[in-house]
Amino acid sequence: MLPLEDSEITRNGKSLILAYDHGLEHGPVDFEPNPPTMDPHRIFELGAHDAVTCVAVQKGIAEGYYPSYEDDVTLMVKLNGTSNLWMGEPNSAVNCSVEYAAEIGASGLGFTVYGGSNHEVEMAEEFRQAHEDAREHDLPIVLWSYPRGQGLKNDTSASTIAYASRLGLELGADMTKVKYPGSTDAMQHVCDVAGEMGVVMSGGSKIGDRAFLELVENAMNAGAQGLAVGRNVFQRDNPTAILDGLEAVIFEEAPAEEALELVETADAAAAADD
Ligand code: FBP
Repeated sequence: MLPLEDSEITRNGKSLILAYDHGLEHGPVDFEPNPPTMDPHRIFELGAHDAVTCVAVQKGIAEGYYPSYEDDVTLMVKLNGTSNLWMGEPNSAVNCSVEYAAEIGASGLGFTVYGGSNHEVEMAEEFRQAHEDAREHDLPIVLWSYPRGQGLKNDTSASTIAYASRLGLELGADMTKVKYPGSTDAMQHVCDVAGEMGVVMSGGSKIGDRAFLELVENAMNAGAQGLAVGRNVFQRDNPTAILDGLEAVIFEEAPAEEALELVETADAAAAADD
C-alpha cells in the first residue's frame, strides 16, 4: 500500500473523487437531471473546485478533454468499466493500460472488481496486473470494490461491504471505494477491517442535500477517508454549492448542519444571479 498523505489524489490525507464514468456504466440517462453535465468540460470545470482532489474518468474522456485542465485538475483514469447494455454475470472490461493512463496525465488509477461474480477470478487477475504496473509508475490505485453476482444474496449487507473493503487491503489497493453499509457502526467496521488502507464511500443515487451531507458526515465519523461521488454532485442544479458543503464536512470536519447552510447560501446566491 502506498502512503497517500502527500499524494496528488488526497488533500491532508483525505479525498473527494469526482467520479464521471457514468456515460459508460449507466449511459447518458444519468445526465438527464442536469443536461449540461453531458459535456465533460463542465465536469472538469467542477474538478477545479477546492473540494475535489481528483476527477475519475474513462480513457476517452481523459484523452479528449484533460489536456485543457491539466494545470487545475488532478486526473484519475479508470482502467476498466462496462456498459449496462448487456446482461449476465457482472464483469468489467480493461479499457486502458497503466502505461497509457500515465502517458495521458493520470495521477491515480481506478479499477473495479465485482467480488462474488462468476468472473471474480479474471477481474482479480486483471487487477494484479494493473496493481503491479501501477507500482512501476508509482501511481496509487483505487479499488471500486462492488460485490455483486448471482451467488450473493445481499450485496449491500454490512458484512458484504466489510468483505469488500477487506478485499481491497488483501489485493493491494491503496484506497478502496465501497457503498455505504447502512449505519455509522457498520461503516466503522468496514473501515476497521481495512486496516491502514483508506476507505472512501461511494455516493450512490441522488438524494436531498441534508440527507447526503449527513450520510457523508456519518461516514467520516466512522473513519472514512472521504468520498467518491458522481450523481450526488453533477445531477444537482448547482453542483458547486454541494461541493462547498462537502468540502466543509470532509476537510474541515464541519457538522452537516453547518455545511447545509453553506449549500443554501450558495444556492441563494446562484438564484439571485439568474
Ligand atoms: P455515484 O456517486 O453516482 O454512485 O458514482 C460512483 C460510481 O462508482 C461510479 O464511478 C459508477 O459509474 C457508478 O457509481 C456505478 O454505480 P452502480 O452501482 O450502478 O454500478
